[in-house]
Amino acid sequence: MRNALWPLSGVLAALVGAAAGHAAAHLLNPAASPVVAVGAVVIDATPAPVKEWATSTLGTADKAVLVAGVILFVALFGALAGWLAPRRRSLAIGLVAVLGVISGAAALSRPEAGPLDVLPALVATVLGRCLLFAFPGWVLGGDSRADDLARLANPQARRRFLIGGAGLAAAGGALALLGDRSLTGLGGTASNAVRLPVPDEQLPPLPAGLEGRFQGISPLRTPTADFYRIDIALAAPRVDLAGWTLRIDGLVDRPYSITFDELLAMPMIERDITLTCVSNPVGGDLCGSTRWLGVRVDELLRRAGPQQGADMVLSSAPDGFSASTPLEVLLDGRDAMIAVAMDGEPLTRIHGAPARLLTPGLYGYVGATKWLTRLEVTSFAKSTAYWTDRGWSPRGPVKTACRIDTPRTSAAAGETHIAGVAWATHRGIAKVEVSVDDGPWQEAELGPDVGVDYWRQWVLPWRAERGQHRLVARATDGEGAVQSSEIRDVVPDGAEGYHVVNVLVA
Ligand SMILES: Nc1nc2c(c(=O)[nH]1)N[C@H]1C(S)=C(S)[C@@H](COP(=O)(O)O)O[C@H]1N2
Ligand SMILES: [Mo]
Repeated sequence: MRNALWPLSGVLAALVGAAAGHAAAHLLNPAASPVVAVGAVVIDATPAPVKEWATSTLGTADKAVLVAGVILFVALFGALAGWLAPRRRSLAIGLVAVLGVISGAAALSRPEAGPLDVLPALVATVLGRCLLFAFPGWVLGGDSRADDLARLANPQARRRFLIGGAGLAAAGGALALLGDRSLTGLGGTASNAVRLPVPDEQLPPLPAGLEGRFQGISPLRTPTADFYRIDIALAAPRVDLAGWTLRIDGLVDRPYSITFDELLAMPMIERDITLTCVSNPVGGDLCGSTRWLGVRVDELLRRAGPQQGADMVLSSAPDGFSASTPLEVLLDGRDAMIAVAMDGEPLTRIHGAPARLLTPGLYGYVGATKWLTRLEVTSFAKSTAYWTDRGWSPRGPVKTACRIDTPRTSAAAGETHIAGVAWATHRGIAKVEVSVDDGPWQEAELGPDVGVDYWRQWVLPWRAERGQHRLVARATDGEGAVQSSEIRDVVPDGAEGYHVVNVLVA
C-alpha cells in the first residue's frame, strides 16, 4: 500500500474533481459537464462506420460504454499525476491543468455553448489540484514529501487513508449522482410543469394486446420507461419552457415563431404511432409504439406558406442534430406532428421535451427531431442533414420488418407459441408467416389492428419437439408486398432480411 498511496490518491482526486464538475454542470448546463463534453467531442470525432458499429452492437448501451471510457481515462490520468506528485510536483500540476484545458475546451466547443460553460471544468480542475496534495498530506500527518512514505507503515496513517479515501469516494459518488440526474433528465424535468391540452377528438383506449395471452411477446404499447433512446446528445438538452420557441422559416411566404403556450393552444391530435431507428438490425429492439399527442405539422407549414422550389423541411435542435424530411410527406395528409406528450404524459427529457417532430412512415433520423426548435423549409439540392452528411440516405422510409420475440434461444418441449411484432409504418401489416425448420410458410394469427402507422403483434401455436430448431418469420405489408429476404446492413437506409432464430428445445 505504501507505494500505492500517491497514485490512488491521484485517482481519487481526479474522479472527485470530475464528479464535482459534473454536479456543477447540473446547476449550469448539463452539456458543460467535463465528462459529457469530452464524450460529446469523441462522438462527433468518431468516424461514421465506428458509430454505426457502436449503435448496432452496443445498442442503447453505447452511451454508458463511452462514459465509462472517459471515466477510465480520467482515472488513469489521475494515477499518473498522483505518481508524479511527490517526485515532480510541477509536472503533476501540469497534467491536472492539461486535463482541465481539455475538458474546458470541449465544453466551449459544443453547439450553443456560452463562456460560463467553462466553469464546471474549472471547478473540476481546482478541486482535483487541491486534493492531489492535500489528501496524501493529511494521511501522512501534514508531511507530504516522498521520503515520508515510510510513515504509512504507521497504523494511524493507514486508517486515515482508508477512512478518508472511503469518505472521498462517497462524496464523489454523491456528486456524480446529483450531476447524473441532469443527464437522464430524471430530476426536475422542465416539462413536468406542462398542463396537457385535450385533443379535439379523443381516441378510444387501445384494445387489449396479445401479451395478456401469450408470454414473451412485446406489449401492444411500449411503456415509456422501456422506449428505446437513440440520439447524438450525451446529455439530453434541458430546454427552458419559458424561453422555447419554434421558428418556421426558409422558403416560405410568412416566416414566424410560436411559443410553447401558443403551440399548446392549437388544435391537438392524438395518434398511435410506431417509431423505429434506421440503425435497428434485423430482430433488434430499437423500435417502440405508443400514443402521441401533438399539433399537425401540415397546419403549421401551411400557415407559413411554402414556396415553389421547396421540397424538404430541415428540422433542427440544440444538440446539433438536424433531419431532412420530404415536404411532400409532411403535406400528404398523414399524421406528422409536433408531439408534446407520449402515453399520456409530457415528453420526458430523453425523448425530446418539450416538443419533437414525429413523422409516421419515416425512420427517426429523418422525421423525429427531438428538442425541436426550428423547421426550415428548403430543398434537398440546397441543404443536407446531420446523418446524411455521414453517409446515410437523405430520405428514409421505414422498411417492412418482422421480429420474433419468443422463443429466442431455448424453449421447453410441448405446446407453446412463436410470437412477435411486425411493422411497416404507414403501410400497415397484412400478414405474418413463420417457417419452422425450413418447412412451409404458416400464417400467424395477427393481434389487434391499431392502424397503418402502428406495429402488429402476431402469434403462431407451436408444438416444440426436443432438439435444435430454426425459426424464420416474414411479414407482408398492407400494400401486399412481402418484405425483402435479401440480407442488407443498416447503412445507408435500413436493414433487410428475415429474422432467423435458432432455438434449443429441451
Ligand atoms: N435532437 C435530436 N433528435 C433526434 C436524434 C438526435 O440525435 N438528436 N436522433 C433521432 C433518431 S436517429 C431516432 S431513431 C429517434 C429516436 O427517438 P427516441 O430516442 O425518442 O426513441 O430520435 C431522432 N431524433
Ligand atoms: Mo435512429
